[in-house]
Amino acid sequence: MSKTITITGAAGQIGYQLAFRIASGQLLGNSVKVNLNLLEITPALDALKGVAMELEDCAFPTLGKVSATDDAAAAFGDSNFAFLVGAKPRGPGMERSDLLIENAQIFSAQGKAINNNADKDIKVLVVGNPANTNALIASANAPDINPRSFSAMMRLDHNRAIAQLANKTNTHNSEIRKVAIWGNHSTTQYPDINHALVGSEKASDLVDETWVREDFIPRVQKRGAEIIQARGLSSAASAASAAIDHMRDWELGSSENDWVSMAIPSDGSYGISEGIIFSYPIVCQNGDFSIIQDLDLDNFSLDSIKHSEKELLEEREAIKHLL
Ligand code: NAX
Repeated sequence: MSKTITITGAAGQIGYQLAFRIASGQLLGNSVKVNLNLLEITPALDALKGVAMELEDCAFPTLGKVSATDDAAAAFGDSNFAFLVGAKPRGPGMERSDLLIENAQIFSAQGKAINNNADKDIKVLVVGNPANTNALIASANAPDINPRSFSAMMRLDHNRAIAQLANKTNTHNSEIRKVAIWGNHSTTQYPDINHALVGSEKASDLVDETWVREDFIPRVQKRGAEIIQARGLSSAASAASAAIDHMRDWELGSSENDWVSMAIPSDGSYGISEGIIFSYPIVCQNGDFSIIQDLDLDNFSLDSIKHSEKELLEEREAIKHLL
């Protein structure tokens, strides 16, 4: 069996990690051969060719063909999985609204290219920021593809939350279950451990409310900035790892008795406006996902979730001409 996987921005930091991990079988396992279609902007094509040469030099048994291109139609041709990583970074003096609009153009063009060239059952993960609204734009420009095929990455935030809770409770990541991130991949996201378990115990019985509100939540929300401060560069290997976790679980199923966090088109669950790409606690099964329903949310949680929804509605308003 073989599958075609597209990575945009494949010569960038995250792309450079992602391509090798996917090529070595870490996404779909050792029995699936992967063909990699790597997309970049024209000035980065030389660097991209270097990435393709290095992939060849790994002689991975799971790697089929590699194509390096600046042509979106070719890159999305018959694609089964797309990682939309390439995006325009926020430059000096650029407002958030400028960032939204510049990226909106990239993601509307890529949505069209997906619509016209990809496999109709493609799964799309948007990593490039502002990821949730970029996913909305790509989906709106791909009318022949089910909107549920478009998602945005919250899994890095989810994994960060697991790691923080494991550190605090002096346990291992593998003991932590049912953490959730709600909302937008931005500092308005709401990391929620009200339903989380540490082994068989409720997390909320092991940590105090002050730690949750004053340390845990802001730390997860702002972990990206903390990494930049330490490394001088934004998260890359951890982002690529989370992208693989997200797509692998979506395709092959998430762990039993656990949740993942994925930003997917809201169906109105928990009173969130329909259509925006909103992160919920999710389980994946049979190549599909469903939102965990009927969770009790306290007022703090409801207010936090609404705050993030408001930001996503404002983002949608700013780019509505592209929808
Ligand atoms: P880099 O700047 O290292 O790489 C981005 C690459 O995308 C560059 O090589 C650039 O040439 C390419 N590119 C730009 N426009 C393109 C287009 N139209 N088509 C194809 N390629 C294009 O950034 P990197 O550190 O890899 O981050 C990539 C994106 O991920 C950024 O938008 C970043 O903000 C976002 N992130 C999202 C995260 C998430 O959890 N959703 C976490 C990590 C990361 O910050």
